[in-house]
Amino acid sequence: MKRRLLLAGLLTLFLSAPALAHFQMLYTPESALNQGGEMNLKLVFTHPFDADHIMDMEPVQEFYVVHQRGEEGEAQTTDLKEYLKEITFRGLGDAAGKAFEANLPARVVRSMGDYVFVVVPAPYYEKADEGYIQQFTKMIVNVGGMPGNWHEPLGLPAEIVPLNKPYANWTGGVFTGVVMSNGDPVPNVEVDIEYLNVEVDMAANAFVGEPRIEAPHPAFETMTVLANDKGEFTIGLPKAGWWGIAVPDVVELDHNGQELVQEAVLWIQVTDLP
Ligand SMILES: [Cu+2]
Repeated sequence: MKRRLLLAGLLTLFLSAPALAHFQMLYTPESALNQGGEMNLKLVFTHPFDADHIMDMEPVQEFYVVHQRGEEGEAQTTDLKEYLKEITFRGLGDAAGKAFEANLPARVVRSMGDYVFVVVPAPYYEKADEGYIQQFTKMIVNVGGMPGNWHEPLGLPAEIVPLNKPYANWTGGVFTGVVMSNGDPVPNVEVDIEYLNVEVDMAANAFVGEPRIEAPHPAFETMTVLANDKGEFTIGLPKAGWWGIAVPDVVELDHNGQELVQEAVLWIQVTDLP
């Protein structure tokens, strides 16, 4: 792993480009909904701060939602793979890549409570790392304000479990999460954070507009904190919009004779005070 990082670091120096992290996106414009209904989701593999790279997604291995109405409710899992459609998603500049969208009928997100969406693409081969990465990505939607399973671990190999409601965060607040693997905390790991720095045009399948923030230094593009010895981390939320949190090294496996790193991603939405 150290060698992988060192190699990536050398390549970065050599190309004199900032080291941006990969983030699997599971995007919808609004995560705190007043009522259920049809939903359109975009599944895009990108660098959300720069938004000028769209990696070709591998086929989706798993895509489902776990819904729970009320703290004591029963969790219901609904497979969503049947709604996936391959699209080309365009980034800034001339970036474009293979992505997916899902048009969910109104019966999927219908009643009140939490909806924990999960996508797991097949392992992606990253030449710069000479290995595969696979991101277990969560995005959580609430309907009607009734809480549910937003804080329940799903037992994924790589998972970020929120300790704040991911869909109810004010600008200027903080967000705390726990890095887990199969339901157990993962201590002292690196946690990367990127702001989704552009608008998403849902109809055009594209990032549009000018970047909202100009980073004063490459270290501000992908920010990093370290989880503590209980796997917990806290980040500030200085701007409204979507923030991606990625843990780039939760599980290391062998895949086709090469390294496969399983990573955890969580998306949270931040809202300005009225
Ligand atoms: Cu990339």
